[in-house]
Order: sequence, then C-alpha cells, then structure tokens
Amino acid sequence: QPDEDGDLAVKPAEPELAKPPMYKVVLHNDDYTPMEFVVEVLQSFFDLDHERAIQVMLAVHTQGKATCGIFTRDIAETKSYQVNEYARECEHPLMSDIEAVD
Ligand code: TYC
Repeated sequence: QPDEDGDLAVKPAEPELAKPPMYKVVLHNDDYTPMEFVVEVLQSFFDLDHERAIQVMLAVHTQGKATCGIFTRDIAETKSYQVNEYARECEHPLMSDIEAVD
C-alpha cells in the first residue's frame, strides 16, 4: 500500500531460514538377527514398503551398514533409540546409530 510519501511500502522478503543439520539413521549388520525381523523393523519404523525394506536389509547384510532414512537430529535420535529398544526387547542384537550428513 502507498505510505505518506505516496510510494509503495513493500516489505522486503523474509530471509530464508537456515536448513537444520540432518542426520542419517544407520543400521549395522550382525550374524544373528533374522532377515525378516530387519525387514519388519524397516517397514514399521521407517515407512519403507516391503520391496524397499528388503533392498535396505540386503545392503546392510552385504555391505555391513546402510542408511534407513535422513531426519533432523531429534527425530534421528528417537528412531535409532526406538529400533535398538525394540530389537533388545525381541532379544535380537540388531543395532542402529546416527551419523551427521555432511
Ligand atoms: N546378517 C543377518 C543374517 O544373515 C541379517 C541382518 C541384516 C542382520 C541386516 C542385521 O541390520 C541387519 N541373518
């Protein structure tokens, strides 16, 4: 709208918010956790469909570790904790942790 001088008082654009640092949840291989359990965990905690869950499980199995998802720090920490707790309750040695995305 025009101000007292009659020129257009246009507000400058809001500065873009800085993007939050992101973290990968990384799943680690072990010799004992059943493949089907890992697939179930990937589907339920990371919203992967069955096909994608099998791909990630096999990547962990063959390469030692793989990324399950990328989140803000709080979400990544919570997901990793929940996966580790669930595996422990089910008496499987499955472990995840988080790594900063560079
Ligand atoms: N290596 C396990 C097996 O042969 C399967 C497995 C996959 C375990 C992924 C953990 O994060 C994992 N039963």
